[in-house]
Parts: sequence; C-alpha cells; structure tokens
Amino acid sequence: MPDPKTGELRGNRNLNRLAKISQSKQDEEIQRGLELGLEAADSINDRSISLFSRGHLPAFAGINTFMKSRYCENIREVGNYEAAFVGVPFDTGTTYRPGARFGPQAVRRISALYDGYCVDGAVDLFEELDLCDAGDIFVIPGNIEKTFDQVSKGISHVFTSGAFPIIVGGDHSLGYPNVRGVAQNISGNVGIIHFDRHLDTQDIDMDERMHTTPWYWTTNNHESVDHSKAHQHHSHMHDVGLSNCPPKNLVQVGIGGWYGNRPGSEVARDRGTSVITMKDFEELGIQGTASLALELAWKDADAVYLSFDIDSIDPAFAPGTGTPEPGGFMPREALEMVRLIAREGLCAMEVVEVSPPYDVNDNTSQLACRVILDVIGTMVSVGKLGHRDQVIGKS
Ligand SMILES: [Mn+2]
Repeated sequence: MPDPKTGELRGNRNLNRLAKISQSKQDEEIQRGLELGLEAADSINDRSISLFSRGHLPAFAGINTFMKSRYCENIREVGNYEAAFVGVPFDTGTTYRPGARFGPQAVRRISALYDGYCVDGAVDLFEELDLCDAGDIFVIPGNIEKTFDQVSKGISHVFTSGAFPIIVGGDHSLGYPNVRGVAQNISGNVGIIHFDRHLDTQDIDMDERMHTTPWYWTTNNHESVDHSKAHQHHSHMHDVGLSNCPPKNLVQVGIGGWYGNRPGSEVARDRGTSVITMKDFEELGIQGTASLALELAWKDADAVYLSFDIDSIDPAFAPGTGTPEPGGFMPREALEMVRLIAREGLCAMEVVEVSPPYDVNDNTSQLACRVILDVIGTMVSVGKLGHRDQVIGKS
C-alpha cells in the first residue's frame, strides 16, 4: 500500500530502508574471494572478480552450501552463528515415492541463486544474519529408530548452541525427532504449526513409525500406548512422546484430499488437534488462517515450531514430493502465511518431503528454499533473529 500521507509506494520505502544497511560483509566477502581465489586476468575490468570463484558469484559456480554460507565443518562451533541449515537426508519413512534423502542437496544447489537481498521484505540476510551450513546429520538408511536418535541428538546440539535450526529433510517421519531435539530444551509448552495435505497423526503405518506418524508421537503426552501393537522389543516405540507438546497446540493447515488420512483422523479427533482444511482456508483467507493458527499454537505455549511439508503447495508448483495431492496452496498463499506466522517468532523450523528425483526444473526445491528465506527473512526484519540493529545506519 502507498503511504497514505506521502503516497510513497511500499517498494520504494523498502529500498530506502535497505539503503541504510551497511554492506561491510559484502565487502569482506569480496576481499576474501580475492585472497583465496587470486586476482583475475588483466582484461577483467571489475577487480572485485577473482580468478577462481570463491564467493557468491556466479550462482551456477562453486561448491554449494546453503546460500553459499560458511560450512560449519567443526560442529562444536555452530554456536558462533545465529542460524544453521541442517540437512537430514533420510527417506526410509516414506510410504509411496522415496527420494527425499536428496532434498538437502537440491535445496543447497538452488539456494545459490539467492543473494539474500529482498526488496519486498526490506531485508538483507547476507548482512543482517550470521548464517552457516552445519552439513547433514549422519542418518542410518535402514533404521528409522536409530536415525531418530541421531536426529534428536544433533538438533538438540544445534538448538542449545543458540543457532536457530533450519532443518531440511528428508521425509516427514523426521517431525518427531526434530521436535524432540528442540522441545526437550524448552521448559514451557511448544506449539506446532504444521502445513500439510496430510494429518500425519496415526500411531504406526505398516508396522513402523513412518512419515505418516510424527504428530502421534510428538503430541502423545504420555498417554498409554498399546505395546502389543507397537512391538517394543524391536524399537523405541515405548518412548511415548513429549510432555510439553500438547495436542491442543498442534495446528494443521491445508489438510485434505483422498489419500492417507483415515487412520490419523481418529487420533486427531480423540486428542483435539486443530485441523484447518483447504475449504476452511478458502473461507478464512490468508490473514484469517494465519491468525487462527497463531492463536491456537501460542495458547499457553512458550515457543512455536514450524513444520512445512512441501506437499501442502499444489503439485502443479511442487511436483517433486513423496505424496502429491492436488488442490493445495498456491506458492504466494503459502509464502504469505509463513511470513505472517514467522512475525511472532519461532523456536525452529523444518521443510520436509522435497523429493528431487520427481522434481521439474528444481521448482520444488526452489519453493522449499523460498519458504526458508521468507521465514528467516521475516524473523530478521522484525528483530527475532539476526542483528539488524548492528548494521543499520542513522541516515
Ligand atoms: Mn504430506
């Protein structure tokens, strides 16, 4: 909207805001590139270009970490950063199309396109956020339960270091160990806002915990579990969930379609989770859906976790996923909702179910990248993440 007094457009206001942000990290990056990559050939007029590509440019060149951020190879040092991309390349929990194990690498590759400067968000991530790529957690492809233990320990390490975890899967079975790694370090209740076409609240699927089951275990609240069904000798299924993730704070957005929701429906009904279908969304609108989700997730909670299944976006836009279901969100709707949700702050986020072997033109991994950028960009712009106050001038 133009400013009612001056008539100035939002875009131009944002450009003025961005102009106040120092470019010192940009300059340091160029100096570093020249030092490590050597001086360019004599015919190159732009002397900020190095001989070997070592920084952000060109987007198609180089060794890709997420956003070409620093690789935090020594994971003990992850607390030196404000946010950390963590890959979890695991898809043993899929029940239809596999391939999400390649999700983190695909998101890293397409993320190199972005330079962190966003006019419509009025934010410069490169300058305003110390971001790293923490690499991938060592998952065990043949064993879901051992993988869950690795994941919770790894995510807990990142979270307690102080870095905001940006977790990229991997299939949605990871929702449980991801939240476990975070929630065990939070004293109050943790709300969960879950974008998906599927409920993912059933207890087991084909005799195991799969990508259809994360919220059953996360929001279990120590209620009794029928161990005769859950073959406790084989697995960790006696581990009956998290005490501070009550079902009343689980909000599921975008649910619908014709696949996979039968077993979870009963659990959602019994526990009283909040299910916002696509039809509800049509009636509530973008703003109404986001504010309802925030109200429910934050009720008596100390923190909120965002779980974004890329299949919540229509497969016309996001075909590279394990369980596509037509009739989902348009990208612009989903991105606006996650921005509205991120404004209130998050304790961590995950994007799951990106399956690059089924993708077209990297569209799905690019949307996953956009969900991440729009979330962390919003959090930086409202001061819930990063260090805007340190890089903004007085002019
Ligand atoms: Mn799903």
